[in-house]
Amino acid sequence: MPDAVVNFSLLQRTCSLVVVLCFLHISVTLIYYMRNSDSRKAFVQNQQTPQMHRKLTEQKVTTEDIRLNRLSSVTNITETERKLETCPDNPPHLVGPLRVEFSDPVTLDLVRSDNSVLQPGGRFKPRDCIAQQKVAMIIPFRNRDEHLKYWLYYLHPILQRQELDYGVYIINQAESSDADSVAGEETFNRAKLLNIGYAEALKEYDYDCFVFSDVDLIPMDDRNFYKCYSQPRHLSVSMDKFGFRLPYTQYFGGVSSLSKEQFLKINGFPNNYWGWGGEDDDIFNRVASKGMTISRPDAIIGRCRMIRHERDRQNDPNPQRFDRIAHTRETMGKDGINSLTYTVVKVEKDQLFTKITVDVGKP
Ligand code: UDH
Ligand code: MN
Repeated sequence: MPDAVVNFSLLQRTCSLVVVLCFLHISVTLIYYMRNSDSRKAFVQNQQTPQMHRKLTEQKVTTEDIRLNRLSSVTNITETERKLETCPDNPPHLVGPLRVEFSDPVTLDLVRSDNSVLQPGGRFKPRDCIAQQKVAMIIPFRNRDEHLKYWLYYLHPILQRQELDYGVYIINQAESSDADSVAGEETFNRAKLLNIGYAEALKEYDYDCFVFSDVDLIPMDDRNFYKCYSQPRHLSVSMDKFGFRLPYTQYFGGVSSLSKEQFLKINGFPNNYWGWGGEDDDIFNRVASKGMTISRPDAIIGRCRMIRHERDRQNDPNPQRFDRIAHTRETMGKDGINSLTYTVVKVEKDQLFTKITVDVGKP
């Protein structure tokens, strides 16, 4: 064979080999890429909030729906006829222990963009099931915007994973209009604000459960359900500031929940505890005097953090509190939700909460 022909066939074989190798390389790269993108998708899904996760699964359902719709003409089952079921006792998206810290700055805009599923006023309902309870979250408030941001940042996703039908109510004690009062502020009245929260929330929706939460308390486990039980519930049982245990057995402060029925049974909360302390013990006395007991989560699930703070202005310890607590049984019938008076000054609907500014009067 002439040299030129030998060279040519060698070149041809080399070229074919290169083409085969290139093809192999591209195939391997493609397979590798596709596998990787699958696991990337799985990772993204793990980061989703329940609503986002549902959006993803719903997209999958769409093709399934096409099939179902074709069948529906035969079996006569339409989409609207498919009834939602009651949400389960163990919601599937709970994660258990949570990392809670207050070092990273949080902005309301960030929290808003993380919670686009909310209806105006900080309202939420699960989409795939009917919530077991309709819960109003009531927060007594004055001048604690920094703490409120963290509360909203941590609690909204937790409450959504708990599959509650809920609304968030910030009951803001108005600055006094009385020019003579010290620094333009009256003494703080936590329990009266909670009563007002109960009354105002009920004007808006048929709530059957009320969670009363300090603005600075964040649960460290999403299995601590912000809902009601067969007995009044104490939720903040294991606070960091008390070394993760109850300070005393009758302690009922921080975060608690009562059904509408339980709340009415004790005539709500006292209206005449001005300044810090005692109102939570009065509420405990009311519950005990009506023969009810306190329900609590265990000390692990009930762990929570309080944002460190100094005592606020116009909220000094109430010197009358010991005397008041000693007479709960005699006073609770005439001081409570049946004797509540106040004036609503302003109602603001944010995406994350309903803020109701109220004039509670003065001691
Ligand atoms: N609150 C306000 N504004 C006030 C006072 C109270 O929003 O000016 C609300 C808020 O929801 C707060 C709750 O009422 O979480 C209870 O008040 P608190 O946090 O002052 O009560 P706590 O027992 O603090 O946590 C006691 C004072 C601690 C001083 C420690 C100084 N080192
Ligand atoms: Mn506090």
